[in-house]
Amino acid sequence: MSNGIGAVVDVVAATAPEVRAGLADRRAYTESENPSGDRQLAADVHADELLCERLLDVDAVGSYASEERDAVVEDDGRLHVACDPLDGSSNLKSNNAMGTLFGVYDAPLPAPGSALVAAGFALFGPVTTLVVARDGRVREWVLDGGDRRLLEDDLALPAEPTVYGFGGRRPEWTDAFAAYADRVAEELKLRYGGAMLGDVNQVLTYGGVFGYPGLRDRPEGKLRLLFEGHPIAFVVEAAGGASSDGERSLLELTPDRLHARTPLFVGDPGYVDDLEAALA
Ligand code: P6P
Repeated sequence: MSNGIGAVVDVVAATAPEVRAGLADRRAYTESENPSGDRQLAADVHADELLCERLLDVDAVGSYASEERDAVVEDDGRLHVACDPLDGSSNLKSNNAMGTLFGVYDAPLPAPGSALVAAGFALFGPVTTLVVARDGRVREWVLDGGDRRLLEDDLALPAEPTVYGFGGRRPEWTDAFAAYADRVAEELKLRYGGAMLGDVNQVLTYGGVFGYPGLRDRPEGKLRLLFEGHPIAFVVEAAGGASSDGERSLLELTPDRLHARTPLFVGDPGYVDDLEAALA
C-alpha cells in the first residue's frame, strides 16, 4: 500500500508546479461545464488531463474520478483516486490562492470516507506547498523548482482558534446557522478568500473554523463530498481538528452519487461541536 500512496503523492508533487506554470495562459473559460454545473476554465481541463493520465500510469491506481468529469475512469489497481484538479479556479481571474486536492481510497468510487487511506493538497499561494495526510500524520513541503523541502513533519491544528470563513450569502443562511456565525464573528477574525484550500490552510496555520453551510434553497450546500469534503476532512482530522456536515464527521458519510454535495465544516473541535449543537 505505501508504495502506491507514495507514488500518488509523487505524481501530485511533480504535476502541481506544472499546473501552476500553465495557469497564466489558461485563464479563459471553455464552452463547457463540469458535472456540477460550474463553468470550466481551460486551466481546469489542463489540470484534470495531466492528473488523470499520470495517476492512472501508477500501477497501484485502479481508477480516477474528478470534479471535472462525469464518470470514473477505470483501470486496474487497488487504489482509487478522487481529485479536485483546480479547487477555487474562479480565483484565477482575481489572482488569488487556489490548488489541487486529492483523496486516495482503497475501495471503488464513490466510496465511504472510512475507505480513505491518504489525502492532501497542493496550494498555489505566494509559494507552492504540498500538504499530505497519511498514517494519522500530516506533513507539509515547499515545492520549488523540482525540489520538495519539508516544512512540517507533524502539522497540527493550533489549539487557540483565531480565524473563520463561511461561504454563501447571509440571506441564504438558515436562522440557526446565522446565529452561530454571529457568535463566531464576535470571537474570531474573518478570513474568506473564495477557495476552500486557501481558507482551510489559514485554519491549519492560525487555528479556527471554515465552512460552507447548507443554504435555505440548497440544504446540501455547494461543496462536493467526494472531491472536497472527504479529503479536506481527512487532512484536518489527522491534524487534530474535526469535520462535520452539521451532524457528524464527513468521514462517516458515503456519497450516494459521484458529485453529491454536502454542507462542510472543518477546524477547531470546540467550534465544530458548537456548530452541531446550534444546528441540532
Ligand atoms: P463561493 C470554489 O469554487 C469552491 O468550490 C471552493 O473552493 C470554495 O470554498 C467555494 O467554492 C467558494 O464558493 O460561493 O464563495 O464562490
